[in-house]
Amino acid sequence: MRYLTAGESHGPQLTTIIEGLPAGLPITVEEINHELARRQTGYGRGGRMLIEKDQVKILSGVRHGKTLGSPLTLVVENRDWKNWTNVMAAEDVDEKYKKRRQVLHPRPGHADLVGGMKYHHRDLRNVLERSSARETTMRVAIGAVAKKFLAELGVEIAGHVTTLGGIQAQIPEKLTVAEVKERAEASEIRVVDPNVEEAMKELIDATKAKGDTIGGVVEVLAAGVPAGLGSYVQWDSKLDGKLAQGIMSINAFKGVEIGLGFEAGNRPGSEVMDEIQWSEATGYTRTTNRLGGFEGGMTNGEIIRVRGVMKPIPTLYKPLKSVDINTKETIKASVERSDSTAVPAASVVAENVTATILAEALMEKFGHDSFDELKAAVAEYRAYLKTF
Ligand code: EPS
Repeated sequence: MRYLTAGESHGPQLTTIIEGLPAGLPITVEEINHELARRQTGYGRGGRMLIEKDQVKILSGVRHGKTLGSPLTLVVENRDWKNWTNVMAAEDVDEKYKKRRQVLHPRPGHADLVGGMKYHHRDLRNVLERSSARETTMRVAIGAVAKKFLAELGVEIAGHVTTLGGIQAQIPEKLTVAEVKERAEASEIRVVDPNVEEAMKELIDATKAKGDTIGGVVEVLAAGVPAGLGSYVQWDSKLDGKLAQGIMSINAFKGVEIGLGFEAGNRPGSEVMDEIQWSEATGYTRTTNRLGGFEGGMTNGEIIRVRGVMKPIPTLYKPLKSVDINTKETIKASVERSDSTAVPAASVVAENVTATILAEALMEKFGHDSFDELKAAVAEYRAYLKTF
């Protein structure tokens, strides 16, 4: 499976083409819209989410509720586009429109300055229109299809927020993936710990009042992934590496951990590895899951546990110092509409990015012509793993 996303934040629409999905996978507009709506929620989001109500259109690749095996084209129209038709027009426009929303004061931490340098853009709007996190809409649309694919194969995914602006959620140890999903879904911050929810909301309010922003850490869990996805034989076939790239590629993410993550460097090996056991009912399992479901770049059958850290959104209503790229004067950075935090939404994006990468790995191992054929191959492989 491969895919591309396209679209500017204030352009007419966001688009993706996904190629390589098997034929016969059931998928509906409602299922994709459900994921898109989840991405739009979360305490601390700003004005844009009040304008948009992201709805997908399936333009190719699906007939009568099932994929055809041909490329899937998905589009989401930007409702805000109607306010930007001249400023974002594809055709040349009058000078007054070119100046209207021109960005000359790059925001520290955003792609503005370096993107301008790289592409020779003297209006930094040309950079921010694509570097905006609005692009994650399409990553979620792709993820929604991937999630459906995984659900049909018995793989369950949940994402949640573990830390927000330094406030850490207490996560009960034995929560199942279904329980994490249920608790996160019931929370405006997508935390599983109701005791910290109020403090987190208060921090978001206080941060907003100061014109500042906060980041945090999100975690994604995936249960039911068979052992042996990805490979140790080449650096770029290691699935944990692909997952790390996927998470790092989400706007504003600055780090990734799998399982214990960086904590593994503080412990002796006996407190990092997961002991192996076997039973007739379950096949091979581990007594612990400190390695987060990966060994040798391959899934090991345990729950996949990946975390990513999101820095605070760089657009500050109380802007930091920057430089006017024309006059070179010290000036306050541009203020664009922003969110005080988007960490809850980012947990939904991370969930969908993880789903996409896992779905790709399954297709790589089991083929991708017919979904029924693939499903049968996965079932047979699962039976084989048990008795290995
Ligand atoms: C976002 C859309 C953007 C922002 C936000 C996330 O829309 P607009 O720029 O029109 O407000 O709300 O993105 C950023 C703050 C950013 O820096 O990229 C979305 O759809 O998630």
